[in-house]
Amino acid sequence: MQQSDLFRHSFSTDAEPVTGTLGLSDLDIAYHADFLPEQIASRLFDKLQATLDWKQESITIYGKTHKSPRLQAWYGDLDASYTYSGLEMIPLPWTEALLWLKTQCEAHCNIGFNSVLANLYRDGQDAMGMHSDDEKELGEQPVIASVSLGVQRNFDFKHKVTGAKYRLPLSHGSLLVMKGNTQKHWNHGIARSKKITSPRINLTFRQIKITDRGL
Ligand SMILES: O=C(O)CCC(=O)C(=O)O
Ligand SMILES: [Mn+2]
Repeated sequence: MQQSDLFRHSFSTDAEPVTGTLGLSDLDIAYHADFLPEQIASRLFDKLQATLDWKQESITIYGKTHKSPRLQAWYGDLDASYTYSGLEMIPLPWTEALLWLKTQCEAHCNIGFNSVLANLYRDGQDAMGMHSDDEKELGEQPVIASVSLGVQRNFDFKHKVTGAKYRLPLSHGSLLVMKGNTQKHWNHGIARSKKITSPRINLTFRQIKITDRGL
């Protein structure tokens, strides 16, 4: 397949999703291991790794500034700015590859997204601490479509009150949709792993509510 064909290709997946609350209260997720065909997922990985404007941000936690343990890039509609871990993120304009993937996620989830946070974990030393995507700009019950490319990493959920845990390995080309009260009641993160030596890209498509900032 030519690179340009990648973005003309459209498909649906027949694979049965893992869905619902999985017996864990308020964990409202759907997991589709085969969301992207293998070949397309690999082409996308190469394209995004080579072309996105990856930056290692600094984050401030309890007054101390650290280098973030991964690379990040933020793309979206011009007005979809967002505060993430205390950082005001101004989106870069959509690339062709990201727009194509956004369209696939929108068709699947039946809602619109206006931004995406891309994370590049260079190896198992890169990680993301436990957190929830509960910023006010995302609204009360955000729908977040999370596409994973590259090496499989474990995605950990931990209930904010009970401490219940649920671990979901996210495979190459998979889609995890988080919705309902998931962000309200659960934290999630990607733990370090000494065994992992190759990279992973994750893309979380989000709908930022645009507020009138009096401008
Ligand atoms: O890499 C992942 O799967 C998680 C990304 C994430 O939680 C986020 O970007 O907020
Ligand atoms: Mn998150």
